[in-house]
Amino acid sequence: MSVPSETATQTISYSDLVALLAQIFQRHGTSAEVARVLAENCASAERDGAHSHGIFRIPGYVSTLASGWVDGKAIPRVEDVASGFVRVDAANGFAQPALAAARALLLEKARSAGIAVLAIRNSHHFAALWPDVEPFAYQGLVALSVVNSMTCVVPHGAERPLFGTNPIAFAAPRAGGDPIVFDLATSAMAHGDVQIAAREGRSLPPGIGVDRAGQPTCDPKAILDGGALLPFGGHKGSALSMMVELLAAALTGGNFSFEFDWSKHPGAKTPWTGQLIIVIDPAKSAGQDFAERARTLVEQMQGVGLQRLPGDRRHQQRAESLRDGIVLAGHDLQQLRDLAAQ
Ligand code: NDP
Ligand code: PYC
Repeated sequence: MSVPSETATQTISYSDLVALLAQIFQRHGTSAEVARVLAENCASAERDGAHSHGIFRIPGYVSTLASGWVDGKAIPRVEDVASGFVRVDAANGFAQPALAAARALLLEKARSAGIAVLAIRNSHHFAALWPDVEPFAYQGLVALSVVNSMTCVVPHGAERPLFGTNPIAFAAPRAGGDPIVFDLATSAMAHGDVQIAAREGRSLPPGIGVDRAGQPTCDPKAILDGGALLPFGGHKGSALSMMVELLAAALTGGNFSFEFDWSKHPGAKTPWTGQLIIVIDPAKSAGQDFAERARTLVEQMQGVGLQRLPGDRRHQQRAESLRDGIVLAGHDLQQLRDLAAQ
């Protein structure tokens, strides 16, 4: 799937896109519940202009389901471990249905203990991470999540790839505005954006990746074809990526990004790893209301000239998409309809 182009575009409403994607998921082997959760996730990324994890991912989901690598009908097993700790075995299914299954218990624990951890293992995450944390902020809670992916990033100072692209997402409530949300890969670029650049024949800026000989390259195809990505910010991004491996895999009981072997499942694209979510109830903290403090911070940032907060672009795109419809390339929409009919 390509990023919507200026030519031959069509619009689709958010609810129609959710319904179309749910049809595709179910047609290609998921349960109705998993289809609903993944369709909402993927359509919301497209709605918000998060193109590397919107409909671009649908062929990858479909080929993965066909390969038998993931169980689209898995029923997550939620374990109530301690006052502030919930575990979920996703049973080789997707991570988002595991979060959905544990959500009520996680919320109850976060509200009563002040903090709660959700450790998901044996799970596949192929999506943007902000949809997993943003809803908590709308409920007045602070949330942090990490997920590891597949080996394609060279640790700073090393010679070969080991880490995944390992994103970190954070969400916090803010008085008088949308929650503060950021979601970033710890690689210099998300793997999905490298694929999109390769597809569109675009060069990358320097510092994103290396070719198969370990030499710096601006050619996205060289990165994808035996090369690798670099962490963002040198040793700093590398340390954060290592932290994500520890929290998302070691702490959950999931695979490190280098631990799974999908070579016997041609077409498999979804990393089989783990995910950690930490939810904090700021009502337990001392001092002024947290959301008011967040407002103060943002106002001060704006006062020193800040024009754009992380999340602003998405929220603007969301408002536009909900008002005017989601713009897709005509051929992409046709491909989705074909997949739904197959
Ligand atoms: P970006 O670099 O595009 O953006 C990272 C964050 O910075 C976003 O919150 C973005 O907000 C914000 N931002 C970007 N530009 C600015 C700016 N000029 N000023 C202020 N804020 C800014 O994201 P990545 O490429 O790192 O990641 C893309 C997606 O890929 C993420 O959703 C991530 O979860 C996903 N991913 C998923 C993986 C998985 O295993 N499931 C692995 C790796 C990545 P805004 O959104 O508003 O632009
Ligand atoms: O874009 O890096 C990425 C990615 C990996 C897994 C899902 N998305």
